[in-house]
Amino acid sequence: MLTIYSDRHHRHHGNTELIDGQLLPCFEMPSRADHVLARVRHVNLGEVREPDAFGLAPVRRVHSPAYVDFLASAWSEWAAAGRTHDALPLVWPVRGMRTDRVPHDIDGKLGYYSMDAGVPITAGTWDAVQASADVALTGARLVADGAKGVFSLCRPPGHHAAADYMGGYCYLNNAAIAAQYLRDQGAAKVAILDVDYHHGNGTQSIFYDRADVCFASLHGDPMVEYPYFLGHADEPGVGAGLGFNHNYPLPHGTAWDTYGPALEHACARLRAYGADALVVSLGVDTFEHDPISRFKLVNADYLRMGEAIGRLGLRTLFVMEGGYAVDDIGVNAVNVLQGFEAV
Ligand code: SP5
Ligand code: ZN
Repeated sequence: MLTIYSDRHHRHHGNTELIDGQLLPCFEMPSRADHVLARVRHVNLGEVREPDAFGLAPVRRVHSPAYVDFLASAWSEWAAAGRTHDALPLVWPVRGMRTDRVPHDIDGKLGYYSMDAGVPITAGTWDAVQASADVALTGARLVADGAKGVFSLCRPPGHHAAADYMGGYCYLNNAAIAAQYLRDQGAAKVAILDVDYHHGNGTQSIFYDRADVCFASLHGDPMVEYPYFLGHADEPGVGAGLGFNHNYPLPHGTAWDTYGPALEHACARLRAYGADALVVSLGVDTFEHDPISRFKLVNADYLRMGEAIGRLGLRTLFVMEGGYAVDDIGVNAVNVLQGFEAV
């Protein structure tokens, strides 16, 4: 399988995140992608290729122009305000407050265009974020041209980012940009399977009212897990999208005996949908030793996961999302790809 990778992801390296009441080193760190790349090379998965530059037009097919402009200028506005540490939001518009006016001040903009404080912006963040989108788009183009399976080794991840907000380590929604690109290249129906431990709230919201992209997600139950405010089973889609959104919230402690059947159920939904191509939001933070998650999948389960995805028989783009047990992220991610290829 071909892997698309850019070392420009190193330009995004936040210093600290707020977790359990503490400022700790960011769990979403550059070594994550380095470990996955090392494993790709170790098992000789296939050629590793640099992304092509797609520019912002395919990004704007998914994200609002104002949000893209915000991402592009956030660091320089932050620096102009005299700050030298990471930019982070600290106040959000909630129930009853106004969202019809975008503040002029950078602190107001950061809150307006985010869902949480898990999105540090550094001097190199926008460059890394654009490279990550190009990694996804390059993979999508190969799949559109007929490749059976391609791995877009994206970093930073994307599935928490919606049309006009960032969150959960995500800035641009790489999987959604790739899915839209596949549509624009002629795929009539695109399926997205999100196996990251956290609900793909951004991807769901982007396609929630559409029938041409079907979304299925397995994740920690939002009653007890981040992102808390989306991802319940009773979110079926709306309007033309009704019936094309499928959530599988699962309890803390979920192991393969529960996960496997839920995955088969999700795959059956996507099989019935009759997609022309599949995008997999490949997070491996479902691993038993993940430091911020509460599922119990073991290394070998990721082979089974890849086999289940492979049995769908669809042209498939794998887009890297989460996974924070850095020592195992490479084995787990590549196990999915090898399981897929073994079918
Ligand atoms: C792409 C992705 O996986 N983003 C995840 C963002 C999660 N951010 C909030 C994590 C909260 C974890 N709370 C449990 C801490 C255990 N000590
Ligand atoms: Zn995650």
